[in-house]
Amino acid sequence: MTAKTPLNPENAAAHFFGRNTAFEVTSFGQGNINDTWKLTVSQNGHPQPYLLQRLNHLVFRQPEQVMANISNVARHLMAKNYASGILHPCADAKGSILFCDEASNSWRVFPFFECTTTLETVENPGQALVASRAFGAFLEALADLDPASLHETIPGFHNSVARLAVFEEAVAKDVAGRLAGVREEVALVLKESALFQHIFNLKLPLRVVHNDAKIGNILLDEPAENAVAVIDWDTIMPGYLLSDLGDIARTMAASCSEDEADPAKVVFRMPVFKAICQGFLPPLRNILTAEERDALHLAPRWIILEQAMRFLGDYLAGDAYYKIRHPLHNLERARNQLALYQSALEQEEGVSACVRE
Ligand code: GN1
Ligand code: MG
Repeated sequence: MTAKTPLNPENAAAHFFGRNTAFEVTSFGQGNINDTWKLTVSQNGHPQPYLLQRLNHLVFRQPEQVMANISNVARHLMAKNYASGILHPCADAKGSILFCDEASNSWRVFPFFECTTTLETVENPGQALVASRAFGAFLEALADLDPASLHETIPGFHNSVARLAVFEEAVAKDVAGRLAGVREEVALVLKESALFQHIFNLKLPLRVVHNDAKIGNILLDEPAENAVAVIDWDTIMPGYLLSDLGDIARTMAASCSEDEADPAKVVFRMPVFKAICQGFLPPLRNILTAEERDALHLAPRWIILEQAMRFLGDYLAGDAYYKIRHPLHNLERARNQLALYQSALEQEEGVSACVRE
């Protein structure tokens, strides 16, 4: 979903730092939903880096609730002396952490973490171990935060049963006239979709989770050896721990990023998944319930299939949700995720053995 109104990051920067302050704004990052800039502000003669973002208000309908959640999580982690990076939103002169411009765009600013990098895909199991341990420690630190204290900023975000109904509607309506070219992909999603109902029948405990635990949401130090911070806190809300493990596996065990256009290159890498389990699960050892433990092996397939369905559904809907960089982008992403799904399915026994260990 793209903004219908012109974006003016300079105006937002001036709002936060004062009309007479010198600053520089450059486009930054790869988000599929929000727009991001690096903002360098001259403060006391020194350049100070910040991250400026426009929240996509067509996706995040109540931006103030997103910011309330982020502040809540930041306070909680501060109080616990959480060891990794904490995202503290910056306030304007009046103390507000959200700025709504005349065109109804919502803007916020965070301090910038210098000398860090993000990955599109992990290069080796060691990086997966580090990144998934950071997600595990993050969830462990949030385990005593009451889920009811957070707003559900996107209702039913990982409710794949509800998402399946939306997908079936997109197939039935075929508004963009694209169904004829993707019947095979649609059939595969529908054939495997019983997994969604199965997951929801398990009645897993609702917890505070990240909900977008992809590799690109871990800041690493420059040699990409240590985790510096878990970032992108926009979707932190009540959800299922399994979906975070699923997104970690989806983006780290995959041999390629979700943007790889050739599905033949996409495989689910078992040695990397093994490292993911070794990183993610130990911090959560005392938290996991028996129901969660028994269902862990389903996490990768669940979230990979959900993501395939979301990309394919968006393609059928005429690319209404995700930013695309070329006309077939959503279709390519869907095919990529379906190849990953099939690779994970073929290695089901290995996946189960890894989570048991
Ligand atoms: C979106 O905007 P970004 O890149 O943080 C999406 C996630 C998807 C992801 C796929 C609010 O995340 O759910 O998994 O793209 N976020 C939203 O890369 O829909
Ligand atoms: Mg996100």
